[in-house]
Amino acid sequence: MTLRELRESIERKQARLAVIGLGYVGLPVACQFAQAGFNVLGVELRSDRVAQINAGRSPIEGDEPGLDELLKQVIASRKFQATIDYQELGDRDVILIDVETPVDEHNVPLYDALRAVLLDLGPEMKTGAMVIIESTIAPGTMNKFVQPLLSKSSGRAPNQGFYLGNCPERVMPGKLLANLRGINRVVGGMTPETAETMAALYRHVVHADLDPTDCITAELVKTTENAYRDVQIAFANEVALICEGVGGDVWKVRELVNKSPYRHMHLPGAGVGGHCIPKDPWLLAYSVKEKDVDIRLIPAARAVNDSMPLHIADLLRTGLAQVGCDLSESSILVMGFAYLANSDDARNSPSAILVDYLHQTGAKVVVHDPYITQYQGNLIRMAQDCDAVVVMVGHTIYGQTDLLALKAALKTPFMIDGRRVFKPAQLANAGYIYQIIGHG
Ligand code: SAJ
Repeated sequence: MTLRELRESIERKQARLAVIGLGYVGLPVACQFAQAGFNVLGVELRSDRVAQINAGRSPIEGDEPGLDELLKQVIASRKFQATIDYQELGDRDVILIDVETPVDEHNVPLYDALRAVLLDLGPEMKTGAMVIIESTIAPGTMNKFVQPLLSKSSGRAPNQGFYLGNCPERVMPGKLLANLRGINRVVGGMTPETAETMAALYRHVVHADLDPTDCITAELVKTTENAYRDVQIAFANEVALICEGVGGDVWKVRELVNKSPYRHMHLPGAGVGGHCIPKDPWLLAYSVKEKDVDIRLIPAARAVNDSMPLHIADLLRTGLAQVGCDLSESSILVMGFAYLANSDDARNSPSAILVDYLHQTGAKVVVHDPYITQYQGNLIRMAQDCDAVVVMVGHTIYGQTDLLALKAALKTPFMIDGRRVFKPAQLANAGYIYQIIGHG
């Protein structure tokens, strides 16, 4: 099929789609194209997830408004089916790839999943199919990794035997369907015609801007937007440390700085977790690893943000010492284990870094999190006889804590507030010895 014929079939919704990788990105993507009227085949490695999905049950944790109902609907209408068998991909005109692209302990991209998909897809893929990588990848990956691998595994030349593009996803847990519909997308094609054909596809599900461009730009935009956020958060964290040193209040400073035009200081806090922000800056940095480009800000920002949970530990140690307690012999209640407020997602959680560190010092640690099953419980009861309490996640419900009851349960009324859930006056009036991050 020529690109023109493919575009026409896309516009008539006759193009047959596939989504490889039915995780928190791939599954809602598949459902939305099926809802738009396309026939979609989902390919997933894990047969238990395939069975769950074909039974109309979403395997995605956490509350995703509308997803369960939509999945049931598109499975019932048979517009969407899942399989583990790559051989079923032979009649697919457009194949979206949504697999994980983490970095290893040296911050080098781990493309094992992506490589396996491309090697398995190549021999099955029909001539003239369009393959779109939606995963976040280091700039240069499409040209240097994806295209050569797919050419080799399919035995075909790009832009003749197959068409290739990169359309990075921009979704956040808890808002998957809304994000896919409502957030602008960068549509990077190996050729301008491919980018336009990709835009014709996404126009069926994206009700926001579609910006056709080339692959390197799409890869740069995605990794840059998250590196930008990481650097902004690191800046806020460094100002918080300065405020602690000079007796300032970073929360007041931030409020007044942001009243100055074109300032958007982010929120300081107990650390930066999740599956995007800690990783994507390293993907951006990796793109110039072999080149003579000296990048210092992006790694430095990562170091600042990664140090915040240990800064919380330092505040604990010095604060306890002031009340005559040795951290290594103390009991600490940690409020919040998820990486994000009001979420059950604990990937790369800053709390995990703090808890591991406290265990290494010999301290006894009790963890509470209303969203994570293994840490749910009665907060006041869990605080019983603890020497200190640390707020690591700004779950909304924490703001409603009965501070007097919590204080009564603690052996020592000492609190470190790593997300400024409480105002200083609240803690002072309730009789706490406290340290709020960024508040000298
Ligand atoms: N955080 C701060 N200070 C801030 C903002 C966040 O310390 O000012 C911390 C959070 O506590 C969390 C981590 O950073 O531990 C990440 O928070 P996030 O709000 O960036 O949430 P994520 O990880 O879900 O990021 C996603 C990203 N979306 C995609 O990659 C598609 C990011 O680009 C979005 O900007 C972000 O959602 C969003 O705006 O919600």
